[in-house]
Amino acid sequence: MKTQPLLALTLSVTLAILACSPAVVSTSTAPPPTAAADTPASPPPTPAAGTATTPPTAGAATDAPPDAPATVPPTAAPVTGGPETVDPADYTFQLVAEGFADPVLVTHAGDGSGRLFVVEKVGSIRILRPDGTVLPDPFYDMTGQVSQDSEQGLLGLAFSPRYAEDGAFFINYTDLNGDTHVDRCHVSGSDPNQGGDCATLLFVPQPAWNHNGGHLAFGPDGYLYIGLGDGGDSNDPDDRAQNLNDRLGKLLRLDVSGDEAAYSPAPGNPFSDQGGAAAEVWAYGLRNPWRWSFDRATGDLYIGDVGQNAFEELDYQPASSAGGENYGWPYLEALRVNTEAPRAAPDGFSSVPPLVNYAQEVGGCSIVGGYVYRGRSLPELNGVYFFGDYCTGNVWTLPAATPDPAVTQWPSTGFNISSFGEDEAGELYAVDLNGGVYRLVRAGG
Ligand SMILES: [Ca+2]
Ligand SMILES: [Ca+2]
Repeated sequence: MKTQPLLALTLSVTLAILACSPAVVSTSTAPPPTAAADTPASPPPTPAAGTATTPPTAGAATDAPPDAPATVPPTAAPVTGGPETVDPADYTFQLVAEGFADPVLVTHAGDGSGRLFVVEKVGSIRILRPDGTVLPDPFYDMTGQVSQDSEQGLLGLAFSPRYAEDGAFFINYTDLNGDTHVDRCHVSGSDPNQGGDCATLLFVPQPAWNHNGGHLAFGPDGYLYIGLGDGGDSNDPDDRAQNLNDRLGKLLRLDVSGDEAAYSPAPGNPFSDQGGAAAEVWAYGLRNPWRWSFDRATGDLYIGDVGQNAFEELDYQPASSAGGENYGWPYLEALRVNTEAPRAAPDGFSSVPPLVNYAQEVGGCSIVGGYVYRGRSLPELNGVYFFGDYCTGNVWTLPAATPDPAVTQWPSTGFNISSFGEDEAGELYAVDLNGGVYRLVRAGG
């Protein structure tokens, strides 16, 4: 590994700082699950589900390259999100609805309806009404048309920022051959609870069943961002994430406001004038950016990038970014030099290190990026970024304003977090791959 930006280095820290924090709530003595080799972003449920782990006690230091930053010494800083000190024990994720088939996302249409849309990996989108009931007919159903290995299926959904006017929504799925599609669809003109009329905008062949990414979101700039993993297998054997001419292992940025049947690379994309580079690329060097979000207040971007066999990482990109960030995969797994990369990093290689990373042996096996809380019902949490881990159900927060990598552990959800989500009002949700959708509330409130 070579040089890294100094500013980013100062932000890098491991969750080891949690070990001495008084805010750590987990009291379980159950050992952390053994991280499976090449753990997927949304693997099938494991026996580890529901078992809280002991707080992280070891960080990246022992495996970090010689020029990695020193870890920040343990601190006893309280959680400070809003103006008041927050005690994580005062909150819980409360069940809203259950019985979904492998749900992997919850989101909203931004149309004032108050509806939540729950994406089922098997290929359907269900409507969860504000009263907690689930409509019997799916909003959209493509079951039987998507592949179903553990990381495959219907994986992403984003509504047009002008959905109330244009009725457009976008889905990301793997087809029966395992290849990635991003489709543009439309709501029915006569029934707001029925969507369809989909056509593929973007097609990306997948070399292996895993690392498909799958998330979609519109940025504050109005462009559609698409997260694509390195395509699989393990350790990015074809070095795709670093190849700017390959759309795998990237965050893409598209302009979908024009011709219904097409997209354009968004204006200002960092490599659009560079020969041998795909014009859709916004950022690169990602392994499997399963879930990520823009802070709706600031536009800052938080990316949960699932690790290989040792470390999970949270990447950060300020709203002022002009794109072009290299997040280091496969030469680095978080801060660890990945000796199983297809080749050594070239001379002069540099990358943006993670804002936060944690060892799988203490934190879980697949990071799930979440959201900065901007809701109204818990104003003391305004500006607190939430993320978690699929395998352990662990939840952590950090103050978004700085952003400050002083991570605090929250009570475990006790389930396999497949995603976090927001409703239109900015309230925070967590999704259990085993079927439930939960909302963050005050415990006992
Ligand atoms: Ca793949
Ligand atoms: Ca990285």
